[in-house]
Amino acid sequence: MNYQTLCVLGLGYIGLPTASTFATHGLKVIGVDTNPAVVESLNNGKVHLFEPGLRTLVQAAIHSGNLVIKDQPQPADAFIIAVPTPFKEGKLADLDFVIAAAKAITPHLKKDNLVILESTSPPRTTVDIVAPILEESGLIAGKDFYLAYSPERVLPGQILRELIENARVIGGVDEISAKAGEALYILFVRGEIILTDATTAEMVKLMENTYRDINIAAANEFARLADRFQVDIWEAINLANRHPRVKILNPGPGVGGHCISVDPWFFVEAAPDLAKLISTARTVNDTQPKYVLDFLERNTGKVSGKKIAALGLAYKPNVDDLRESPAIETAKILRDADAKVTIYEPFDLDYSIEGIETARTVEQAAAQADIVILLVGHSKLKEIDPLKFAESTSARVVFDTVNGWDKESWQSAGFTYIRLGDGKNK
Ligand code: SAJ
Repeated sequence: MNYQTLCVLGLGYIGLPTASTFATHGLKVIGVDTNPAVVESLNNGKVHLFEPGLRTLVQAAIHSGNLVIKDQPQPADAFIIAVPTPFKEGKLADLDFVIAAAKAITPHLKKDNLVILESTSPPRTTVDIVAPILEESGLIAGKDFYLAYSPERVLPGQILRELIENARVIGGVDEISAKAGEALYILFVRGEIILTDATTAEMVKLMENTYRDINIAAANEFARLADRFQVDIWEAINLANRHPRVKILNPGPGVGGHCISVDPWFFVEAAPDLAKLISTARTVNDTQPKYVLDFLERNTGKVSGKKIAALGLAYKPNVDDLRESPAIETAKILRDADAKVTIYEPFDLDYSIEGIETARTVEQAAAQADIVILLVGHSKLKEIDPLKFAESTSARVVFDTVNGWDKESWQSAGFTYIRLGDGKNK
C-alpha cells in the first residue's frame, strides 16, 4: 500500500494537526471542513485554533503545497474522518457528523482505498454504522476497500508531540484493513503501532477517557470528604501519593473538554444496566461547580449581591478551548446565586455569558471585586503577583479552586486565602 493522497474530513483540534503532519511528511493532503469560516480563514493563512506550534506547522504544510483546504472531499488514496461526536439531549452520542462525513466520502470511494475513523465513537460504530454507508458505493469493506478505527489520544496542549510519539492503536474491520492503516500512520508515528479489531479499538479509546474521569471523580469526592473532616485535601493527596501504587489526581471545579466529560456517556448509553460506576463518576464531576459555590458560601457567607471576579474560563490550563468548561458552569452558578460576576479569560477576551460582565484584563475584572476566584490554572493567572495585585483590587478574599496559588504569598499580601477542598480553611 503506497499512499500518495489523503483526504482529512474535519479540521478541528485533531484533524488539522493530523492533516498538516501528513502534509509535512510528504503526502498530498486535502483538508476538508464544512464550516466556510474555517476554510476561509485557513486559506487566508489564519489558524482558527490555539495549540502550541500548530500555526507554524499549518503554514509550513500549506506553503509546501502539500496541504490544500476545501469544503468538500475529493478523490484520494486514503480518507480520515476526524469530525466531532458531541452528545445531544439526554447525553446521547450525536453521530450526525460521522454519518455525514461517511456519506460525503462514499461517491469518491474507489477500490483499494483506505478509510479511517478517528472520531471518538460508541462501540461498534465502525462496523454497524460507517461500513454500511461506505458500502452503498457498491464496494465491500475489507474486500474492496480497507476500513479501520484508530482513536486519537493526544493531549490538548501537547498535540503535536503526542501525535508523533504516542502509541497508536489501529483496529481494522479485518486484518488487512488494520495493516492498511498501519501503512498510512507509519509515515509519521514514532510510537508503537498496535493492530487489533475495530470494536476493540473503539472500546480502548472510551476506556482510557472513562478511566481518567473516574479517577478525577475520586479526587473530587475525596475533596468533599476532606472538607467535612477538616482535612486539607492537598496535603492528604500529597501524602497518599507517597504510596508506590497510588496516584490520586487533582480535585478542581469539575471535568470539561470535548473528550473526558463526553466519552463515558457513550458507555452509559450503550449499556446503562452495566455502566453504574461510570455514570456515578460523571455525576460527581458534573456537580463539582455546584460544590464550588457551596464551599465558597460555607467559608465566606452567601454570595448574593457580592462582586466576584472569576479568572479563567477554558476547560483546563493553557488551552483556548471552552467546550464543556466547568469554569463557565461555575460562573453561571455564581450568577444564578445572584452574585455580580465579572469573567476574564486570557485566551478569549471576547467570550460573553448572559448576565455576566466580561473583562479584558485581570485588573479590570478584579478592580471592584469582593472576591477573586481562580477557576483555571493558566500559567498567566498562576503568575499573578499578589503584592502588585493587592494594589489593583478592592477584594481581600481569594478563592483558589485549582491549587494554583501559593497560600503564604497571598496571605502575606493581606488576602484571606481559601482553597477548594481545604477543610482547614475555617
Ligand atoms: N482535570 C482535573 N483533575 C486532574 C486532571 C484533569 O480536574 O487531575 C480536569 C481538567 O481540568 C479538564 C478535564 O479534567 O477539565 C480533562 O482534562 P485532561 O487534561 O485530563 O484531558 P483532555 O480532555 O484534555 O484530554 C484527554 C486525554 N485522555 C487521557 O488522558 C486518558 C487525551 O489523551 C485524549 O486524547 C483526549 O482526552 C481526547 O481527545 O479524547
